[in-house]
Amino acid sequence: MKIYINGKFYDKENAKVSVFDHGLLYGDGVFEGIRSYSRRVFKLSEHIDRLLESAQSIMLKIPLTKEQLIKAVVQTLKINKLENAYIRLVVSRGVGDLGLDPRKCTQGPTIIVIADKIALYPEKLYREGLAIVTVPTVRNLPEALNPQIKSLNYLNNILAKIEAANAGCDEAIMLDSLGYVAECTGDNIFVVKNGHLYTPPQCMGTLRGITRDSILEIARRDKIPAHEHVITRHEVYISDECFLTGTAAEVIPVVKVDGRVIGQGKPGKLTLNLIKKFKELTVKNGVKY
Ligand code: PXG
Repeated sequence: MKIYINGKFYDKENAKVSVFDHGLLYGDGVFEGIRSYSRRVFKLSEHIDRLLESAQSIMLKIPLTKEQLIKAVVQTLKINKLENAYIRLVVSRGVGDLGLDPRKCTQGPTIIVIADKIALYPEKLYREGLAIVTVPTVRNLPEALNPQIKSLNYLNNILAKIEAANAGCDEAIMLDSLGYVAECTGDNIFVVKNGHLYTPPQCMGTLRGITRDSILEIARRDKIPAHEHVITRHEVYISDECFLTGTAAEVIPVVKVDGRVIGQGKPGKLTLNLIKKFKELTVKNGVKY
């Protein structure tokens, strides 16, 4: 495996960053998780745009253009000869001193691209569906650390993941500070009621997921009524179907929430249909390499 760091490729054993990197010391940086399917990088342009927006928001000046970032991702995939991959693009504030002042990171950002394989959940769960729970840790307040910033600081989500695991579940529903459903630890959430799709709006402490947007794009195309609307736990409990979306997890059905069986207790018809349509979209679209 070859890993890209600041324009050079390193073997896995030698792919190292400084202990003074503020990505490590403070989680000061931004990232993207991206997938490629059959030698096409899915929604690469959208992922790079989101990375650049995260960087803009935290005043992290990335010394590469959008085109150069795309090239770094594509080069990493080519050198590793991967047809289907999970790509982690990381940009940290770089090497500084032990204070948190980012102005001390004078060498510039550390840019890393790792391309590997990933299967987030066992295949069985895609066929049978997940059981998830609502956890006590609420999603970061947008006015404190906006979830639109895909920062390297994922403790908020990791705490929720730990709480889900403590409850014997693989995934957690995180609420916003008002008690509305925000999202899961690394996925967006959708419910289906009477043939309509609902997902929380991005202003509610929800990341505007690229997989989420792809589902909304499919819904628009295929005239499935879809709404970005606030959702309560009650509306999740009484939904006909529920599923999660994310680059790593793709589209995964949910069949139990906080002990309540959702719909018929098995992946719903619309969910299975959307999984199929999402798969079709991934192999037809994206930057070729
Ligand atoms: N919400 C959050 C908080 C995320 O981190 C998504 C939604 C889905 O967005 P995309 O654009 O991927 O459809 C994410 C995705 C993991 C993992 O292990 C997930 C993400 C990042 C890193 C790891 O599940 N982000």
